[in-house]
Amino acid sequence: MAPSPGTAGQEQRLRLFYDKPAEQWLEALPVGNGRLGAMVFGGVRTERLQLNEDTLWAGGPYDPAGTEALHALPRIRELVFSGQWQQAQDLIDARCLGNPVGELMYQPVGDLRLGFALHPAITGYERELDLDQAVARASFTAGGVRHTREVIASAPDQVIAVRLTADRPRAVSFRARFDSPQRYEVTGSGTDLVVAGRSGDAEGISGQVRFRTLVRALNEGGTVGSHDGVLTVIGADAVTLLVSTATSYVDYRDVSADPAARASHHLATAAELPWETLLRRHREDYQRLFHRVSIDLGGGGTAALPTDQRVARFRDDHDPQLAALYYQYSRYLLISCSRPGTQPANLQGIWNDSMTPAWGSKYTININTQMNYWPADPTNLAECFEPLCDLVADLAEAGRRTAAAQYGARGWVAHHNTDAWRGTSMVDSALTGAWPSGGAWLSVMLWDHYLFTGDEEALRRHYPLIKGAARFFLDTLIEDPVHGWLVTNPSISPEMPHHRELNTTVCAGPTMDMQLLRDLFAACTQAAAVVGRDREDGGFLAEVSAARARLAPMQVGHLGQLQEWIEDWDALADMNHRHVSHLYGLHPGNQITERDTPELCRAARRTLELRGDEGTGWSLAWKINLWARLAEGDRAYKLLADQLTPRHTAPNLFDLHPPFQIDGNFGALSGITEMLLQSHTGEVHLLPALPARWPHGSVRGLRARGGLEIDLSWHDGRLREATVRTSRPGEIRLRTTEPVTVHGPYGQLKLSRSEPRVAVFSADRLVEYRIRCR
Ligand code: FUC
Repeated sequence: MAPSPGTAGQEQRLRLFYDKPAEQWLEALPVGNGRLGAMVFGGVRTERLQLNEDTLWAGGPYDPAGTEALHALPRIRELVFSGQWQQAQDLIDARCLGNPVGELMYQPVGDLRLGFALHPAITGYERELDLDQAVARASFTAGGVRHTREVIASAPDQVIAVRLTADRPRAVSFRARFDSPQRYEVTGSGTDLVVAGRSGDAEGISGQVRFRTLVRALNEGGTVGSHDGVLTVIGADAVTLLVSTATSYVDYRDVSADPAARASHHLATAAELPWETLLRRHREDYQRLFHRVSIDLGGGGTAALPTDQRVARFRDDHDPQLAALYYQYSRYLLISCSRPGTQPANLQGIWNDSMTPAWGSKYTININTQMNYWPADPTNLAECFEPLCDLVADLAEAGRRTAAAQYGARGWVAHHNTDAWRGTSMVDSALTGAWPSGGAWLSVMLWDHYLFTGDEEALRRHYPLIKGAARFFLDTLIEDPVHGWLVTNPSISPEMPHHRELNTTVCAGPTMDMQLLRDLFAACTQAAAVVGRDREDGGFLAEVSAARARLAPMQVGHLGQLQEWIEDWDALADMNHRHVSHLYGLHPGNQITERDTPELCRAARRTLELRGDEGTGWSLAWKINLWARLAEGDRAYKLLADQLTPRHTAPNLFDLHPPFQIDGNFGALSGITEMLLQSHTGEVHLLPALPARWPHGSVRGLRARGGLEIDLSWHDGRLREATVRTSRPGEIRLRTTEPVTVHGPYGQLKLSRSEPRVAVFSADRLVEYRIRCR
């Protein structure tokens, strides 16, 4: 029975909930601390924890750049300019791909399996992922004894901890074993299992990441023994099982750390703490991030049902609490897979059970990795963005060699993909790999990050990376012989054949590249001014501005669409293709807006219509953001509803490409945020794309560019009130659905209004302004 709106209690809690154990991996519940991950199955007689560590990748350090690309480049450019695309692709495939041709995959640690001998009569089974506390729990009654198992992945204490309890003394008994698809050995003594292993070989590179997993049972009552790789607990009142994993990975060039020392260190410090302390430290750390945002999209729905059933019914029930749960779950995922000092979220975050996962579970930087980080700042998780900054710093170093060797250029380049070894070459094939703009896109995100945080210290570190990315293009942009524009060549509009029949993607100056470079060059100028490098870098900045003015412009084609290429080829391409790269200018970019470029905005809308609503999980997610930018809340909602179906959302709410790819979760999180708040045009827009399905609601703690934190609530589809908290002084332009008044610490402010629904006021640092509808 569905609860009535406003019912407090179990069904209102922020949790994923199920009435049976997971059989499939996509039913298991993820926990993570940024570095360590586990998928928890919640089995009664066999509990399985599928384990990951974010630096456990196949192979080892390599330098992909030793190819003949440089010599082939002039000929490839000629072929592209003369429309001989297939020949250009053949030459790229023969001469320009990296060594190895593919990059290396992210791999699992293995599985910890706990076996229990229990009374056959099992009742009252329940399994949940408690998003408020970041705890995976299973509980059930076996022969009259209530058993509870809780799992956390602690960031402060760097272990995964399993707590096993029962409501009767001496009722906790089990055997723990480890197994893995990796090469490994298990030994053990006392209260420990000790696993030593090594990552897999791939692409002709031997697996060089050594790992160590230590499992320790801390028992209260009863006995523990470890023999022949089996840890046995008999008759305990309660047990805390600590799982510590570490690898030899230091950075992309160095795998010489001692995994045993690292794993023992974490285990020894965690083992000093009682469970309650571990749990409290974990909870405090997690909630410091998680509690910054709360969201209410309205009541009703089917909250009392198991989560997978709610997904199956979303299309009919429009359960607003499921949308809110999905929102907070996606924030939970980002907190759990991307923390300062860890690897960035890969295609599966950190959760992967396969030695050969789809697309290697790597970093695809022609959309997917970027999408992972779209929601970080807007949903108040700036810390979670940091691993992406570290990735760019690595790529700027590794990509310098690639730029010099393959293009004879200064600066740095990264193509469409990278891995733990920071591969930066063209890889896979010309069809998908001949795209030099992955690094440009990531660099633009560093500037956007600054707009949210206002962190000048960080921008000082990032400015050389942004500059190096731009330097590469100043050295490689080439004049288009027909129009005289500066263009990239060779390049592609990510993965999209411009002539479907010919299956050719390679081209010059695709629209997305031009949009990215316009942003990258602008970021150079603006960042230089902030960090005080404008004078010193005057010559470079003059070059950047001159090049920016000569980039190929955005154009409207014969279908009224935004052209994806310099030529009006869109009708010859695959109209249902998942990538909508040239709409970058609409989102996440801001070169296409209703108010500044209405004609391009119409063309972008036409493109979205022509492309239709089909797509992979991440493609639907991108379209949520795009429709939100067009102020079409109901259309954005429709795409969200398409995503929140079993086809694109697994029982555990992982997004399905299919298969599982976490970018869809993060893209949808970003999309819902864009429906409620936008700040990409120099103004803060409250409720820009609120759908009719969410007439009443509120959200607290979102971030907007300008260093602002925003709460807002709405009723009957109209803004009710809002709060704006500032971190620095400056002018604020607020666009709202209703005319508003603004109240500061000393009363109502005098506003200047450029339009009836735009309030402009000058704000002080660290002040809270209350916005009321008149
Ligand atoms: C790009 C996309 C695919 C997939 C892969 C990881 O190649 O075109 O759909 O998301 O990245």
